[in-house]
Amino acid sequence: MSLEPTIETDRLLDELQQLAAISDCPEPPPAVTRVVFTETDLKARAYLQGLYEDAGLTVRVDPIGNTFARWCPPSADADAPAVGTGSHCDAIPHAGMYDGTVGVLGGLEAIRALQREGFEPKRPIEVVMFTSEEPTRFGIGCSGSRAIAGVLSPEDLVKLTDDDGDDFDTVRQRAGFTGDLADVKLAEDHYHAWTELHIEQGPKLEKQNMPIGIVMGIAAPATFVFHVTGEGGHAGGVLMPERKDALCAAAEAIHSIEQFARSSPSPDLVATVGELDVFPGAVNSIPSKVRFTLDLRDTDADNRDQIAQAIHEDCNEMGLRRGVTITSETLNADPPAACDKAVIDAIEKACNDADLRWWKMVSRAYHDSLFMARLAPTGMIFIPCRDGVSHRPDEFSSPNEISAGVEVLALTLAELASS
Ligand code: HGY
Ligand code: MN
Ligand code: MN
Ligand code: MN
Repeated sequence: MSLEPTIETDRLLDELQQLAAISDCPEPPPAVTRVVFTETDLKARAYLQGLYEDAGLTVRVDPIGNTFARWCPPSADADAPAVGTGSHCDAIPHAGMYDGTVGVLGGLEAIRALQREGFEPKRPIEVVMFTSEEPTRFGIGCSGSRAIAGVLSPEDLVKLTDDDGDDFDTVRQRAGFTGDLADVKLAEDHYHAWTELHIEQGPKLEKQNMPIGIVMGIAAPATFVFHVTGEGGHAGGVLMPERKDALCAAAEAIHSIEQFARSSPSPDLVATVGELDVFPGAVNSIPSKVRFTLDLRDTDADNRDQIAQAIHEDCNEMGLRRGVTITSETLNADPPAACDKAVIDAIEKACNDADLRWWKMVSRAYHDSLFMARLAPTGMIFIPCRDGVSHRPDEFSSPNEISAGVEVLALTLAELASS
């Protein structure tokens, strides 16, 4: 029986709009800010809870807020490993409204479309909303899926702190998430297969006028924090030859980071300095301390690590030359993930059944699937986003593009849950 799930696009778009309105961003939607464990995050979770219940799904929330909404009709063996899909609903400051949410609400709509179609899965299907995919609050991305996959232990989790020094455990409990952190990790056989629907966050699909991207691999992200310590002093009283200016040193380091990335042998190597703090931050005081972050990624982890090594060596030499000290912490340096052939094949079949062209590609953004791939055979479905823009309020995927992605997701889930 060939399935032809109909996607209720208007309903899904309305739900995306409703979710986008739950935001701390001073600008109105489509600009969104939704940081994990804030009141706004909790409001968004409550909104989603209502939708899950309306769809007759059973909801389980784990000790750190990862939320699992399960469809297990009589046709399904409740003890069988499930087919999973999902993504995240937290959003970095001044972000767009589609990053992550298309995978959560699209996953819910895919399940509803299969329910409407009368599909009878042989195994449970669940849509997951991961806690804290973005690194905004605790510095490291995907803390929810890392913990599920056992990449972050309970001991690692409690060491994470936010900008005002509150640790992860205190913050999660204050937000109402309790329970033993050891219960977050899922068993190796919890999922039979995992697929995430996400906007591409890049220009490739749109440039090729392709409606669907089948992800073959997810790039390897690494995050470092650099601390530069020089000597402060009076902006008028200290002559240039005597200066040990931490900000000038950081500026030289940041410029050389850009040079290293631009001259990398791998075209997928990207380097971003997204945060810069200057102390004391007074117009007439020479900066004595600077902190900056480095987000370094590549589909080739060896190349990424070689560039990281070169950057650190360059900083050491420059620090000696300038008389400043430069130290760094590595917050994460993860391997890339390869997607699973059986899941890739299921997505390809779904695209062909839906008569949608597809293109096989890599993901340069990281996703919760990077860590779900440690736990289950994993795949990702990409849809185009306008001009490749993401992490900006003008992030946009059209109703047709979203609907096509959800249709392919529904057919993929059906294929994976049919045996
Ligand atoms: O940064 C990323 O790749 C993801 O969007 N958090
Ligand atoms: Mn993101
Ligand atoms: Mn995302
Ligand atoms: Mn705090």
